[in-house]
Amino acid sequence: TEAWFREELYPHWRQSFAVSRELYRADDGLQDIVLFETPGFGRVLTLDGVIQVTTGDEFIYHEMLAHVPIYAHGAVKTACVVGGGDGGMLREILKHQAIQQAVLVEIDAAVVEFCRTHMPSVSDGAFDDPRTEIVIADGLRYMAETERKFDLIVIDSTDPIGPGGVLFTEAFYKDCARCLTPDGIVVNQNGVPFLQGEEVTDTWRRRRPHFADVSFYTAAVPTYVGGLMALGWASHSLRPRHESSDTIAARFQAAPVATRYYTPDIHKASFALPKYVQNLI
Ligand code: AG3
Repeated sequence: TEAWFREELYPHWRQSFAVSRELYRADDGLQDIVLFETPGFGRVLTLDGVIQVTTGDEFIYHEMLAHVPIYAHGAVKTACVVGGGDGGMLREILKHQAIQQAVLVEIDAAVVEFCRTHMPSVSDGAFDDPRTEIVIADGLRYMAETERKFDLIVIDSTDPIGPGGVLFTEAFYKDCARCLTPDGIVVNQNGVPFLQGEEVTDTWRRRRPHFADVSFYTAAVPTYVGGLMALGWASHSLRPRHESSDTIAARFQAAPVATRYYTPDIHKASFALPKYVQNLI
């Protein structure tokens, strides 16, 4: 008898994973957390029944939200990850030697603790890096109150349901805009447009008043089913998103990091939006 996990994200479409064994299950009052082992995707972390990380394909998502803005900016020293309690985003950001400080603002201490214990390959030491500062707090509140400025803010959230919902509000984007350095960039996971098109439209409308450049780029993450995922982009400067292919390639060559999805060609290509996505904005 085989056990299956069925993701309940969309009312009309579900994906299932064969489960070799369940490793951890908890409800800490904030979220329902489940971790299990699969034959096909390695270890899988779900929050409130929705896939957040699989050790098999997390590299795609984490590389694209870290390296695209970092190479586009060209001199990121300070970064803030909002959410991201699994540590995968920190891991990718800290691959860049020029990064001096990375602040992780995660609302749920339990996620950090059990990912550190049960999915150590995802953070791969990032929680213990001297450049890392972990803040257990509501990201909305942190961004409203902090006096710090960041070159990069990565909103590594869940979907806009549950505790992560506030990370999709105009109030939060406005505070992110205030906490950016002049050339700074905000990126976020913005859902799968084929299935969650209103997220693209809403984000566009909520950010436009607060940034000079608001756009999206894409990545294909197998376990975020439904085609391309939209990654949100917002900055005060028009320069980073429009850097030439040569500039991106030269920066990558001068300060390369080990990747399995990101390349300078992918970087440029990821900003090409399919027509059905363009039509959402
Ligand atoms: N959080 C992004 C989950 C997005 C799932 N949404 C979806 N399939 N529509 C990932 C956290 C990894 N650090």
